[in-house]
Amino acid sequence: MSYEMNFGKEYNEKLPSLGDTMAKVIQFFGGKHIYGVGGDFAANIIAALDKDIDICPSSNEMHAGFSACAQAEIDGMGFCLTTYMVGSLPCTSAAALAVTEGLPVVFISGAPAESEVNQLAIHHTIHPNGSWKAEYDNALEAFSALGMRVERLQGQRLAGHPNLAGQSFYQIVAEAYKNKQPVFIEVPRDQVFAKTQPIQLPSCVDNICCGSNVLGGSELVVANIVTKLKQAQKPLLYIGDRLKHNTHLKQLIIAFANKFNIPYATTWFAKGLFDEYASLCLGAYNGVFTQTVGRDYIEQEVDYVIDVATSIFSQDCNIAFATGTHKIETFDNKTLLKGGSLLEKDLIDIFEKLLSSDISAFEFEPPIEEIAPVPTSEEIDFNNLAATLNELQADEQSPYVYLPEVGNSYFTSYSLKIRQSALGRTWLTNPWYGAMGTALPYARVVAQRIKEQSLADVNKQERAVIIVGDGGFHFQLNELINFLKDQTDVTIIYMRNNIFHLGKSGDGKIYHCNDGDFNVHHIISAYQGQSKTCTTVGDFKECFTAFSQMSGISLIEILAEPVEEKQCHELKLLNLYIKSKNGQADALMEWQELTQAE
Ligand SMILES: Cc1ncc(C[n+]2csc(CCOP(=O)(O)OP(=O)(O)O)c2C)c(N)n1
Repeated sequence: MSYEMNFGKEYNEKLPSLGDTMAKVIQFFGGKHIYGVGGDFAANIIAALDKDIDICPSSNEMHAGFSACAQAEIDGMGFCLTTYMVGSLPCTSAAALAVTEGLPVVFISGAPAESEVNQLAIHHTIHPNGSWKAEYDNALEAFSALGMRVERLQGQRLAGHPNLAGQSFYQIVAEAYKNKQPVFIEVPRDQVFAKTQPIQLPSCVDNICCGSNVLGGSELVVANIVTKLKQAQKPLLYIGDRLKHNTHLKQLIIAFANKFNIPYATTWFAKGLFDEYASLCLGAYNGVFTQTVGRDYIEQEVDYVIDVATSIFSQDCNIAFATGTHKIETFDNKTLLKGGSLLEKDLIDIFEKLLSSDISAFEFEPPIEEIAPVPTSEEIDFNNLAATLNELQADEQSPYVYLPEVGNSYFTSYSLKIRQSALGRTWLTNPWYGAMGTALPYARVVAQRIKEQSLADVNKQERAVIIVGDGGFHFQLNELINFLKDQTDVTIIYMRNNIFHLGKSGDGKIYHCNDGDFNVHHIISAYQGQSKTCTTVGDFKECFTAFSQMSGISLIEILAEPVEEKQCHELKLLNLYIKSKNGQADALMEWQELTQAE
């Protein structure tokens, strides 16, 4: 019995293919682009999606996965497309990143046709020649082992039976959206053009029936906060990274802060969400690792903290590496609003109520920061890079969207003062998972979005700025080809020290990531870019400003010295702390002096 006989001719004629439904669902969740690499098992999916969605080829699958992670950070949802097994398995690191950083990324993989399974061992499966049977599910199991929801879509079993593949696709993608977690979906290649039951999409993503706030008692929570606010003189909002996908809540919190003149600071992991030039913003705070006047205010003046959307389980980087110097972590007069509801509906409820509560505005004078300019004749290195970039950014209204790579560059980037980007994020990395090799795939997405924006509005002239060590750059430089193909602009600050410096603990060959004879300028010119080696702060400033105006790829090589004096403040402190923990007497004394002086 066919569908036609079961439900009638009209219903049968209206049935969409699974591929069409997938395109519709991806678009419904805001996906205009999908990052991927093709292959025979993905060919039908590509053919089905190509007309509606911009399929952006990546230089390999891991990069496609990382770009999809960046897309989730900026656009709210990320999409990655690969072929079966050989294509999907390289995405497991990106998937682990997405699990860790809370990113809704949909990893879509082609898969053998249902009719192919159990007939023969299929290429790309994990199949030594002594096997007695074929395994088809290794990728599903690998992604599942990361704690992700995984599914292989299924077709109709018998004529007339329902084909639910389209609906299943929607449900899994909706799950990623609701939980801010990645999902993995295999699509059998014979199902892409099969008819599936039509689905009726909700009116908008806010109506995907994930419910409203089911937690009660918000009036009491609000009343308690209001009482504490009334007793306080210098309250502070301390904001965590759970907020990064919730624009509405972000706006509510800022509206609340502005209305009552309450200053706010973020955790390290939430850096990039707010304009650090705003008068109420005290920047990203992380105990002794923070060197701003914002820190002095937080540690010496604040008398009440509203801690919003920070992590449930303490994460060492975010609490000053457990040095005991993170004052908010141990602050007594504090209200914790972690947020446990789907889409932070509980926090939205609380801030909506707080916004209309009867409190008078606080007196807050932004602390004045007096920073001496870095002498232009100084050699440029990690110790003065952030201060130099801050001077450039202070004079320039258009934001630099920073993409620091794991390594010394990552730690240095916490001293960057950032403006508000139209993308909603001005500092983007994977701060907790800490995977090297992500900055270029991330920057590709940022540069694409900046280009889209500047095409739409010529006044928007933001610039993607990567800061990367030579080891990290060499992990991923094949991705440069996509900047050339996309005709996008990027500035790369290439911190060359010829070694993997961060974490180096010996002189073994394994730490040598570069060769003294390597000429990075030849690489950049192959990609039609411009590059220069800068030695002084003055040189760097001039070159950076000139490159910011140029299109295509720009690279500034800085010859970084892997010595203590040239390290950034954050790393000097971390090293000192580690040495003091290891019992080195002078380090112990220096550390005590430093932290007792606080
Ligand atoms: C995928 C991955 N592999 C290894 C590491 C461990 N790791 C962290 S930093 C680092 C060295 C970074 O060297 P480089 O990029 O040259 O920057 P530098 O610290 O020298 O400035 C390594 C190997 C990691 N974080 N991610």
